[in-house]
Amino acid sequence: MIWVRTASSSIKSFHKSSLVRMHIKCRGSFYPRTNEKVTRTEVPDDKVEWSASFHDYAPRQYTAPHILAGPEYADPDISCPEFKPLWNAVDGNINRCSHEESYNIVDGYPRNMHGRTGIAGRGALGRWGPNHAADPIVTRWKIYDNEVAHGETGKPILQFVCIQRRDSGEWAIPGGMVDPGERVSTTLMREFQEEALNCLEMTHEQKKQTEDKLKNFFQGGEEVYRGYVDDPRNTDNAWMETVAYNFHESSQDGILYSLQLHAGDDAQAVKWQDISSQLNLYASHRDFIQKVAEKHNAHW
Ligand code: RP5
Repeated sequence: MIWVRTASSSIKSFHKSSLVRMHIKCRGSFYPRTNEKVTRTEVPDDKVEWSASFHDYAPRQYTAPHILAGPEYADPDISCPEFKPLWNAVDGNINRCSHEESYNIVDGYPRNMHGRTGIAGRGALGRWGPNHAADPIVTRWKIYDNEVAHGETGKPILQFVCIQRRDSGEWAIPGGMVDPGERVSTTLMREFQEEALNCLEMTHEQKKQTEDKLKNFFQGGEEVYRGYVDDPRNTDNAWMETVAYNFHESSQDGILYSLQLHAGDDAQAVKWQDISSQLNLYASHRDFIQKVAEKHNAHW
């Protein structure tokens, strides 16, 4: 396992998180969710960084068929003459800036600034370069009659709204992609409602009521992470970045103690999950949750 210090002193916006595990989940032997078992080139720990010489590194180019089919959210192929992206910039309503630093363009392709992943192309990601997401970490204290403290640490136990992803079956924060031109604050609330409350199946009236109930609560969030995600879909030319916010309910009379959770959209299940170091979550989500536990001085 390698640890890469991700916060560069020159990056002001990439704050709070100094250590995040990098390129563990996006260096597995097979690319996720491919029927034909697409393999990644093996990249040893000491060859992840581009500065490490790896002369015979020739990863397979792979872009998933559903991306090549050209859905609305995906870029065209880089070879397409009409495709003239503005790298490291806000390109129309598409944000092609990294939250961390400028990425290099090598032979016409954006290069993953966290190093080699063993596969080139876009894989299952729609955009070349950064693909922006937002992650709402919705927490409350575990309560029966009173707050429940952990038997070993004596610290109160925090719970967060956790969904099970339909694609991989892994448990995760109910995050999702920022739509072109969308504000991150909108994505945070929209994704929570879609995946943890199943608002896509609500009537217009029910949707409006839920939104009204949640609006105030979602105004009180605090940013806990902004930057790269060690997502299993990352490639040498396309990667996930996120902004994670914590929305915490501190009052037992607050909305989160009466909210009915219903899985929807990309989620096949949803639950209140006790937070502890035993958690095994999708991509870098465990690291984000640990930060939230520390912030609240909760059991970990
Ligand atoms: C992760 O992928 C992000 O942290 C976010 O939770 C998620 C967004 O992708 P989809 O859930 O929309 O596939 O890297």
